[in-house]
Amino acid sequence: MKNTLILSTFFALTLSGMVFAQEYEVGQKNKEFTKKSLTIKVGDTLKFINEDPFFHNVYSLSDASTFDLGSYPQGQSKSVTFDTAGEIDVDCAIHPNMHMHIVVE
Ligand SMILES: [Cu+2]
Repeated sequence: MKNTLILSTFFALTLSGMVFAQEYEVGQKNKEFTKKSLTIKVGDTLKFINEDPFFHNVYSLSDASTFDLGSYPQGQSKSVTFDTAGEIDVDCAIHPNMHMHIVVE
């Protein structure tokens, strides 16, 4: 009986942790990110979707999250999960005017 209680508590905690991790979608359209800024939580994922008829790239040199998702054509997407709190500037290596700011809480 006691074991059952411990087990169900464990599953409840596991489930509540899963509910809070979210995935957000950000488009790349007309040489701009469709969201200029976004506040998310640690563990959340951002999915970048190329909606332009040419290649886009996504990268960050910020301390809180350094990544380069490479270049990819229209209709494709790349995802990145943020595991550290902080502020992140996201850019496109192909279009220097493309910027996005992410706050991870
Ligand atoms: Cu671009």
